[in-house]
Amino acid sequence: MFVSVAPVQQAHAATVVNSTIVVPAGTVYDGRGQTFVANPSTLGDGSQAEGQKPIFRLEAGATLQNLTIGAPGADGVHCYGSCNVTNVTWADVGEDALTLKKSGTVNITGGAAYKAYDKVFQMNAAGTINIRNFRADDIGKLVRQNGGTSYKVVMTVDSSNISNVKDSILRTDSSQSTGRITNTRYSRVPTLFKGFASGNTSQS
Ligand code: ADA
Ligand code: CA
Ligand code: CA
Ligand code: CA
Repeated sequence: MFVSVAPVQQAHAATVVNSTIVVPAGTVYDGRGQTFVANPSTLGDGSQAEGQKPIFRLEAGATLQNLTIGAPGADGVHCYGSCNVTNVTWADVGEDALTLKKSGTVNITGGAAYKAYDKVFQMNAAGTINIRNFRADDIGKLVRQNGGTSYKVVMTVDSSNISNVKDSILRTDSSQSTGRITNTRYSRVPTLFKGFASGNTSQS
C-alpha cells in the first residue's frame, strides 16, 4: 500500500499548513507524531465562523494516522467517502474536528478531541461513524448530523471516555438515524442522545 510520511521537522515545532493536504483515495498519511496547525489567513482561524477550509482532505478509503492537530484547527479533516482516522488528537478543535462530506463509513480509532466549542464530528452525508478508544473533553457534542437533515446516520461509540459535554454525545434530527454507546465512561454529560426516534438508541 502507498504510504506518505510527513516531512521531518524540528522536535516539538508545529508544521503550519498553508493549503489543504490531500490524502489520495486508498492511501495512508502517517504524521509520525508531529503537530499540524492551520495558517489562519489561508485555511481559517479555528473560530466558529463557517466556510473555513480543512487541514486534511481524505479521499475515499484514505487513512490519516499518528498526528496532532493543534490551534488553529480551522475546519479540521474532511472525508469524501469512507475514511480511517487512527491515533489523531485534536488538541483544540476549530470550527469542528471532522466532517463527512460524501456518504461512507468513518472509523475513528484511538486519539482524542479537546476544546470543541460546539461539534467534534459533523455528519453532512448519510453513512456510519464508529468511534472507538477515544477521549473527548470540553466539547459541545461529540457527533452531530447536520441540522434539519433526514438521511440515515449510524453512530457508535465504544470503549471511550467523554467528559465536560455542554449539549449531548450524539445528536440528530433524523428519525432514521441510530445511536449506540457501549463500554464508555462519562463525567459531566447532561444527555447521551438528542433527537433520535424512540427505539433508535441503546447504551450498555
Ligand atoms: C453548520 C451549518 C452547516 C454546515 C455545518 C458544517 O451546521 O449550518 O451548513 O456548514 O455547520 O459542516 O460545519
Ligand atoms: Ca459548523
Ligand atoms: Ca476550540
Ligand atoms: Ca465545519
